[in-house]
Amino acid sequence: MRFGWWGAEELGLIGSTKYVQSLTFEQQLDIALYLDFDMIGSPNVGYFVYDGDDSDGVGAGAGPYGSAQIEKAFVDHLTVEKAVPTEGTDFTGRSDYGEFINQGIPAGGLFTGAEVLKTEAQAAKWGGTAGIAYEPNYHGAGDNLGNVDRTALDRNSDAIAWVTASYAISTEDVNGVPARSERAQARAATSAPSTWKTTTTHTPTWRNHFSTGAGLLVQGTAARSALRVAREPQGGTRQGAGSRRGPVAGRRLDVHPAQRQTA
Ligand SMILES: [Ca+2]
Ligand SMILES: [Ca+2]
Repeated sequence: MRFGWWGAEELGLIGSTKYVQSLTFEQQLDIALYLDFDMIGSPNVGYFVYDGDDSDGVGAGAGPYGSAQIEKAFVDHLTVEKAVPTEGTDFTGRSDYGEFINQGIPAGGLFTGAEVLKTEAQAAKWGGTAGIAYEPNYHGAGDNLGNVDRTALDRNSDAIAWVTASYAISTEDVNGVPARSERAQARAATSAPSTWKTTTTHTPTWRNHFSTGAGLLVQGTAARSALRVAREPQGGTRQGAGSRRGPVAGRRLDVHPAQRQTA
């Protein structure tokens, strides 16, 4: 896990964009997923989860493959463990996930709302006041620690911890790479002579990192070739550092990278 606190988000996602673009393509492949937590305690709270599969059909399309699974992980925790109904929120590009998605990295996260007004239906299911903003102090002088919804912060913190820890153990549902324990078993079953095996320490071929700030990243080096296929534009070679490009052309969001590789 790698935690990131991005600078100059309000000035145009400058810190996070610079970070992602400063990575080589190989380093970008190491990032299995990115989790974004920009606002999670708005006082007139809305419980929004980034709409990774674009099931709402609003605004931007679905995120890179794996984004739908991230969305489901958050929705499952909040609705099942916390009994809090959620709604999707579009990848509008207003927060630091933007450049991660541009580079084909799966993303997701939580959001409790900003300047948009809460509806009657939302007030009925979440409490709070219809007709005023989820965050009335958005970009205002009243945006301080006295105006944080502690219940929302607590619920969302639990969901963040659960989902983050789950992906620290395994990113299999996002990128097809099995958990470390399963990989160790596979190595033990297929590796060389037993006399050698018992005395040799196998260096893990994987590492998992997380990063957050407003966000979190999970990295892994396996399934690299599959990820490469998934993230590279068709017939092209990625430049990595410093490149600025839109969503990957021809990228399939509904087919797992590993499956797509053999298709
Ligand atoms: Ca959705
Ligand atoms: Ca959308």
